[in-house]
Amino acid sequence: MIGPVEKYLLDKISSEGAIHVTLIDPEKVTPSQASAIARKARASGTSAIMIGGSTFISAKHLDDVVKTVKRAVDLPVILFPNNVTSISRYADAIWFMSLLNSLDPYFIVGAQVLGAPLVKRYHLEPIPLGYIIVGEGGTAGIVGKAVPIPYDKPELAVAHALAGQYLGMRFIYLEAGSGAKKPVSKEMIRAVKKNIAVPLIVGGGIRTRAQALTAASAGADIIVTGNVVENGHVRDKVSEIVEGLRSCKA
Ligand code: 1GP
Repeated sequence: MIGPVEKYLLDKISSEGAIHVTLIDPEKVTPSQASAIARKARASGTSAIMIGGSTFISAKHLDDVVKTVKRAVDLPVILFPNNVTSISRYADAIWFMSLLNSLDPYFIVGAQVLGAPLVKRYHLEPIPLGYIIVGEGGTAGIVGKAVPIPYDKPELAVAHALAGQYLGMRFIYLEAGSGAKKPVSKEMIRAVKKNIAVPLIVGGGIRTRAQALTAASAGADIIVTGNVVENGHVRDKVSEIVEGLRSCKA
């Protein structure tokens, strides 16, 4: 059941401790900008590339971005879909995700039902993921009709994460929303990590080495950053964050 990309992520986490993954929002880049970001992020120690945003992009543009990134780097390319329109046959894997704190069944299971046959047809590796929006929630929270979990309610994040794990999801993602002013709190990360047995992904508003180190020390296994790689400082920023994560293991 566990495919090669999932195995790669698990092996990396077990050998290196917390790892960094670069998120590219296809809405904000041309294919050549996307491949330049991926190349620089790869050279700075990122472990995989996620591709996805919160709103609609054309299928052709998404395909072009995914293809160009695949050609540019030898890293797994994992789709991070917000809807059925975010599926590209050219990726390696897809976070097969359910927005656990959405009020709308479409984002919990509806889009997944529509997308599953395409995932099969395109031979994408589905990696089951419980997605939980916290704090401000950003565009993802609005589009996904989520009731974001307040930063100071870690017990609610734990309950959602456990429900995801018990439903069979093999990763849990705490999302503060892209560009969030405040990343997920260390208290919330610590509480969730203490209670679940699957890897924990944390993203949204992480911009510095110190923030990455805080999240990793609290128990995050994968740190996702998107915004910081979009403004031209890919090498510096990814190196800084990856070094922060490595210092956590040391
Ligand atoms: C958003 O968690 C990711 O889905 C990354 O957030 O863009 O703030 O790094 P940033």
